[in-house]
Amino acid sequence: MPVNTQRFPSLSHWGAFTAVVENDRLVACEPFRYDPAPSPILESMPGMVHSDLRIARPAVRKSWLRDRHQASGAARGTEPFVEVGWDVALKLVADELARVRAEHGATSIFGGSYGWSSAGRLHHARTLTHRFLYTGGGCVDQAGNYSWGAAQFLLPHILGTYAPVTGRVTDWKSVAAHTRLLVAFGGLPLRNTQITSGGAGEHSAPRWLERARQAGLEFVVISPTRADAPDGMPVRWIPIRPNTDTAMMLALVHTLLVENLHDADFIGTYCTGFDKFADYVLGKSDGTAKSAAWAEGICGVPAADIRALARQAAATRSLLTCAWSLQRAHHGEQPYWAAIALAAALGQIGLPGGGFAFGHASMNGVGNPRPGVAAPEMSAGRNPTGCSIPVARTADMLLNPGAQYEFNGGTGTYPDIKLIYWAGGNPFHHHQDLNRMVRAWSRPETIIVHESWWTPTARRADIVLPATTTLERNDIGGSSRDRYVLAMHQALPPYAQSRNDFDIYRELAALAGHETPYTEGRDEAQWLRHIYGKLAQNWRAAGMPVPEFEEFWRAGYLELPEPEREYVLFDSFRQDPEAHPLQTPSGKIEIYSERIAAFGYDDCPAHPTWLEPAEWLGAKAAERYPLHLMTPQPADKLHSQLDAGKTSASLKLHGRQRVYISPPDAARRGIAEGDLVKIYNDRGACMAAAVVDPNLMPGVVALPTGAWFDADDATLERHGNPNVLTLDIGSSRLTQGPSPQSALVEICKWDGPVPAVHAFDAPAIEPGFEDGQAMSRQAISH
Ligand SMILES: Nc1nc2c(c(=O)[nH]1)N[C@H]1C(S)=C(S)[C@@H](COP(=O)(O)OP(=O)(O)OC[C@H]3O[C@@H](n4cnc5c(=O)[nH]c(N)nc54)[C@H](O)[C@@H]3O)O[C@H]1N2
Ligand SMILES: Nc1nc2c(c(=O)[nH]1)N[C@H]1C(S)=C(S)[C@@H](COP(=O)(O)OP(=O)(O)OC[C@H]3O[C@@H](n4cnc5c(=O)[nH]c(N)nc54)[C@H](O)[C@@H]3O)O[C@H]1N2
Ligand SMILES: [Mo]
Repeated sequence: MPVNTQRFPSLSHWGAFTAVVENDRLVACEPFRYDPAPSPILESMPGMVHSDLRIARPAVRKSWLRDRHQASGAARGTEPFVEVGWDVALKLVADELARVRAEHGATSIFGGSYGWSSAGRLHHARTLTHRFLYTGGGCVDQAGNYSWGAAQFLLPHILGTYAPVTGRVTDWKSVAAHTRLLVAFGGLPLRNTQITSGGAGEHSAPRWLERARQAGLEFVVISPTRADAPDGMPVRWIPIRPNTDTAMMLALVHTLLVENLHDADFIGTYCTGFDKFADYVLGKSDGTAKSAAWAEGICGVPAADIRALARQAAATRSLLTCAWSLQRAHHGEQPYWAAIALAAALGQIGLPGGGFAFGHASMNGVGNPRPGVAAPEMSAGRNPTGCSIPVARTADMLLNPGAQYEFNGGTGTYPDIKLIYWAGGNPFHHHQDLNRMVRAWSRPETIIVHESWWTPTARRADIVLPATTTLERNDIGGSSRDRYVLAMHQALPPYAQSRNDFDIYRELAALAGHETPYTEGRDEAQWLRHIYGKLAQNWRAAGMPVPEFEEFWRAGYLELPEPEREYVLFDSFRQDPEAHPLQTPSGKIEIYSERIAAFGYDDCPAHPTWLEPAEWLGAKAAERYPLHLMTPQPADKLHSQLDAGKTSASLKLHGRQRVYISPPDAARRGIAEGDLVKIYNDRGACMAAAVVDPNLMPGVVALPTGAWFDADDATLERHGNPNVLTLDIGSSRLTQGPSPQSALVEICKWDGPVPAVHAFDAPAIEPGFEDGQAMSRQAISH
């Protein structure tokens, strides 16, 4: 057969690329020509797009198909699936949704569907799930996200906005030009800058870090691992016990206060309540001075180093940046609030290259200089129920219908969920305490999932509908943190019988009589023009020239110029606090919050406070489980996406996730490089392959996320998924953010027979039937 090579522009969260297709097979993903630092994650795509793990046809869990009223939810994930034709599958879903709506109401349907889905904005599965369920009468949704859930609900009280944690921080241009000392709590791991939500046209972070280095800026990395220093950069590493940054920050403030290095003018003009906080720091309110010596006992950083850092930061233009991981922990509000208070004491907020920031290397594009114009957007519409739960309280909700919970000053009641609809997320990746999640997941009557691959979540559904991947449809992608918008051309025919999420929902909406509200009368081509039209309108209003859609589509991309002006967080507030007050009750930075005080939460008091996390190295539980488990983002993939791919496989050992352990901790347990180990605590156990890592401080282990959950029961996960070990509690009653970074574990060498990994085995699928056959009528007639 003659080879017919075609090339198509496309985009993923891990980068823009050209899809090279030969005879309907993706053979390569060539990085976008303007990307200076493409990600090797791209190399996983050809294998994954054509993998045997793709879901070929609609499939229904066997006992659910036979009699859904008798089917045990606990058997999810253990039974074979039966393939059915699309007409049967769509009718099953439409009828079941209609039944549950009629019998139990819209608030019995859980459609939060948290997850990253695609970079393409039109076919973004989560957005489409919302559109479909909202236009059909509504559902229970999820508020906030796993990435920065604690910050999202804390920062509005303190700063009047949570924009700084979304990436709107003092930009790299300002940092390179003005910052002299960059103190990075949680470090600046370039690993995480492979990713931009909505797609990276340009991986800009490495270039900006290099610019900053050339400018002579000094980097201080405060982290439990030296590996959080950017590769090849000269940095000063200060090891710190996990979850204790707040204590160190309080001690930095203490040093500034007692040595009279704080900026009293800044505090007086721009802050409220600093005096009450200072009373706490100096020990006037509780009898304990938060001195450097006090902090050393908690965070392990020598007192002299804390004092020296405080003096150095006060003497020069300094920027404090905190990785998002710091707030993904029990009491994760505190390090963020304390960082703001510390920056206030230093008095450089609103000055070029000074103050505080978040996430400078948590994701590519944070601090990337870019004009403040819109990115392509698809609207989800409005949920008519108005009902949502804090994003990470999913298992709590499923296990405790009718129970009350506190959140951001209010009290909510968990709804009684009968049906879960999920598309574009992997809760058996993202949720904590997965053995608890398994129990929670057994409760609803029906679970419907759209997926492209047989992920752990797809395998635990009752009805699975096969979704196309981005390469099998036309789309438009881009991020508000990136200077490029990409045309995403359909490069491949849909795999087997897979369909676009958009079309699946359109057909379901037609069956239920809300097709027009769902589609607004537009098909794929019309939606792309519509999304582009709104973008063009926004850019033109800001004075940017924008070509017509056809020209954009032919060229494959749009580029925004790099702005001349530096972006400095809160510069106008600094210049004129009367004219540009913050949107807080006082109009100022709230170091003490009357509003939070009024909520009366002991787990989030009215000013930054050192609160012991439920699990940390200073906890009683550390006697039994003496290692703090960190679960960083994986270098070789995005979350669980492409875990079965080439790049991810190259970082596995014995087919399992690697766990990093310090040399003394390994030696004490007789663990050698490459050994299989068991990591365990009271919540569960998983296997992993040990890497003895001199970068890690003793007492800390790191197991990156992303290994597909592989367990038959709660006793052992075989593949290295850390979420069987993590803690499923809210960070506090204020924000209810997730707390995956607060977990203690023990490790031992694996001895005994080695179980095989089954994560990448597709489930058993029984011969199905096509539309119109006897069994299908029987199935539908229930
Ligand atoms: N222990 C621990 N756990 C964590 C974290 C941590 O730090 N530690 N981090 C948390 C964070 S920050 C996040 S953001 C979450 C991420 O959690 P998720 O976003 O749930 O993780 P992904 O693996 O990206 O899941 C996306 C799923 O969507 C599917 N998908 C992709 N495109 C499409 C499509 O077009 N249609 C359909 N139907 N499906 C599609 C993919 O195959 C994949 O299964 O994890 C959280 N979990
Ligand atoms: N390659 C890749 N990149 C990604 C992702 C991915 O899946 N893969 N996911 C993306 C997503 S959705 C998000 S939200 C971001 C998350 O971005 P982050 O939250 O910044 O990422 P993490 O890797 O969880 O944490 C960064 C570092 O914080 C350190 N750390 C952990 N706990 C503590 C602590 O208590 N104190 C201090 N000082 N340091 C600590 C760890 O050593 C870790 O390497 O990453 C994004 N980037
Ligand atoms: Mo995230």
